[in-house]
Amino acid sequence: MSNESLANLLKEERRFEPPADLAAAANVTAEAYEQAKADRLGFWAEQARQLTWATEPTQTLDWSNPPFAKWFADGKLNVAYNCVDRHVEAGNGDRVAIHFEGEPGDTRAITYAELQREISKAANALTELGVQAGDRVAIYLPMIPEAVFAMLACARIGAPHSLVFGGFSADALATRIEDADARVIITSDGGYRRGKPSALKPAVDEALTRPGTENVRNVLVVRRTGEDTAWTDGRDVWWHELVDRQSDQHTPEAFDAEHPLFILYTSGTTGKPKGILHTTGGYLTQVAYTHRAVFDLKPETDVYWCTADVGWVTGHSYIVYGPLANGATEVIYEGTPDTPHQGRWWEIVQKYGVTLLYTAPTAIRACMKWGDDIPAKFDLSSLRILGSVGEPINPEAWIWYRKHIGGDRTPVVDTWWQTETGAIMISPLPGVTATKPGSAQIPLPGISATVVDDEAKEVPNGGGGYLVLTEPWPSMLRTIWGDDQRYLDTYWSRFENRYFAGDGAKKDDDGDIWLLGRVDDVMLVSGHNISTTEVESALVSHPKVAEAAVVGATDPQTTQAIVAFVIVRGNVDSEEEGLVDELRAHVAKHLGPIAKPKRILPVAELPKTRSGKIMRRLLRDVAENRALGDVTTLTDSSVMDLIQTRLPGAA
Ligand code: 6R9
Repeated sequence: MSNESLANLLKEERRFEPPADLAAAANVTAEAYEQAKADRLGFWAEQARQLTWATEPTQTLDWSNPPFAKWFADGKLNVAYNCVDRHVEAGNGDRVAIHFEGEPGDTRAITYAELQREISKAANALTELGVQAGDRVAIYLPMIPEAVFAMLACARIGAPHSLVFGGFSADALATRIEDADARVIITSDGGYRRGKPSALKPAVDEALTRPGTENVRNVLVVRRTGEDTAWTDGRDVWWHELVDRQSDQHTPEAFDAEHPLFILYTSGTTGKPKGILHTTGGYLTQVAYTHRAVFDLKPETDVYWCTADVGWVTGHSYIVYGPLANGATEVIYEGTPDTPHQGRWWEIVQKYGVTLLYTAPTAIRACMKWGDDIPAKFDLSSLRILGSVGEPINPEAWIWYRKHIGGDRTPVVDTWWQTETGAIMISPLPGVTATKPGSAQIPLPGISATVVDDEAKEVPNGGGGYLVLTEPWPSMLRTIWGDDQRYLDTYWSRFENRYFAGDGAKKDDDGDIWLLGRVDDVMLVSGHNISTTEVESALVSHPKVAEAAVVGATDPQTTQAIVAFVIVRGNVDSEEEGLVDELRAHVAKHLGPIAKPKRILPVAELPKTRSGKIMRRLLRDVAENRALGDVTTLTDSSVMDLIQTRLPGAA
């Protein structure tokens, strides 16, 4: 990737200053950058002291065996105690921790005192099943409160959990059970999605017939839908039978700061999924700090809602560990945003008075497609900060989010991070940063990131290349479960002493960072590197387009040719005469003729993972008329059939 190639194709001049009242009362001010710069480790040691330790750490970072980090290694603490008990002890037991909203409309408000009882019972139940500190527990649940209880119960007894998305197949589940050598699985009969019960337990039953899963002793099953469920006596146990009869008292044990907290699998583009390992003290320090800083959380008055699934890292760090460590009141919603109507999310914001909202660009673009009139029907005036995560957010989607959801008042914080980083790394601070639509901007206080070229040289402002992290951070992954070599090869071999994130990025003239998508997705067109993100953003900036996915397809003349799949806005006819030419001309005008897509195909849906990321790999298969690769992590595999029928020459 040459410097010039990724240099500012898109010019973005719009700026939004933080609201004065927010800036005046912000949890974190500009001083934090200075403080962290003067003494980075001292800064993190101070953040660690915000937690309650059974044994206070005297060490901060041990980097004597890089890149295997130890943070706060001589400290001891219990994560569940920090997320729950200490708030009850501080007199906040009556504060609601979780407002649960089921898809069918059932609700449950769970206070911190109740949460303490629920996780104590669940911890006692796991102990009765023979789970000991260090044993792995797989969790395969829908978005119901028991998912949070299960995670915190595991943390409480020191049993690392491994969550698997409810949407993943039996095969994907079996691979993950085997790799982590899980002993117990926590699941449910099912959950509600798109207005009907959707079964989960059959996938567990099937996974447990696969070789490599023999060490699973028990399956603990939450009853959610009440549908008939096959049962294996002696192995399967109902949650309501085992957990409900336990004592609601449980004394948490303190674990070493480097005790494993969880494994979470990310599917690489090739090979078997990587089990990303996170540990205890550093992880909790950084998720709590970043949640307080980036969302400016005021636990007494804010109502926070992260729409992610708990099976994604965003759910781990910003539904469970960060917000609860900070004593937040939060919303958890079980279902899809358009059930029973396309205003469901905005109805929830209005109902609970949500003040802080954290969601993904894919959801924002879906709402753009459905139309501005839908959020306009609800009172969204409680909102004060909006967050985005998961993909680069196109400037037009950013502007739409701020305007139609945030009433043109609220800061939008675009937060860059990964499963591997554990917590937010690059993001504006809502009370400090003048925001720029489409840019994650600057590393948070205590974080060191930059953009380098092929030779590992830092690029000047205006240049582009690869995003790297240049100093260890508290919530960094410790390794890939069972495979230290793969950890070294994947993240630490591309550049010496720098963590390679795998994302393309550029620095603008102010030195702010713009993320350009995965390096694997960059296209090579007639000798120029062009980022899929920038072409997609140019398409989304056209008023008729809600969403776009761009891939490079092998081309005899130009090495790769740009092929774009677009979803038009709700009020536009995708068959409209001249639409494709209009869009091609629009891209050429914004980015230059070199970036003009060779083909543009209007489609109804795009293939996405459950966390909302577009699977460009599959679109590349389509564009190159190849058989489709692995589709097991797709939300809905029928999408690919729909897309293939749109192609000229397709059957
Ligand atoms: C948290 C999460 C990580 C990859 C990451 C990057 C993309 C996430 C982003 C973003 C641009 C942002 N990504 N946030 N790209 N701007 N604000 O998504 O973790 O599922 O592991 O994905 O997601 O490509 O490398 P994970």
